[in-house]
Amino acid sequence: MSRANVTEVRLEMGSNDNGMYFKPNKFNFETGKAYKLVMVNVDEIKHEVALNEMTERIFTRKIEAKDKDGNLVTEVKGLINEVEIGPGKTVEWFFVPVQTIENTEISCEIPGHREAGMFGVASIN
Ligand SMILES: [Cu+2]
Repeated sequence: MSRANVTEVRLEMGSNDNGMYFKPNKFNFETGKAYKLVMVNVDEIKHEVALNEMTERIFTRKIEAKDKDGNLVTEVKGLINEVEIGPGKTVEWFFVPVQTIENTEISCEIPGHREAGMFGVASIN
């Protein structure tokens, strides 16, 4: 699959005066399309992205992390539900949705974070 066919979606995670957030907090994906979910932690603490019910409705091609020079640090493959992103770091999740689902929740599962607002709603059409 060529790079040109991959749709990039940015998910920023952080804290503000209202608590914690995923930005944006709504995601719409289409089955059969290739996505690169760029998970950017702008915070000073670690966060997570858990796909929960969406996990089994996508095919994860790979997860990639690079160092500050852009060199690959790791590439992970297989069925993955949850990815932790260190403070100030970015991790990329490459996947293809394979099954539809409506308004499912993706969240940070670190204790207290979801309750502080760190979640979003995703649909696959
Ligand atoms: Cu968090």
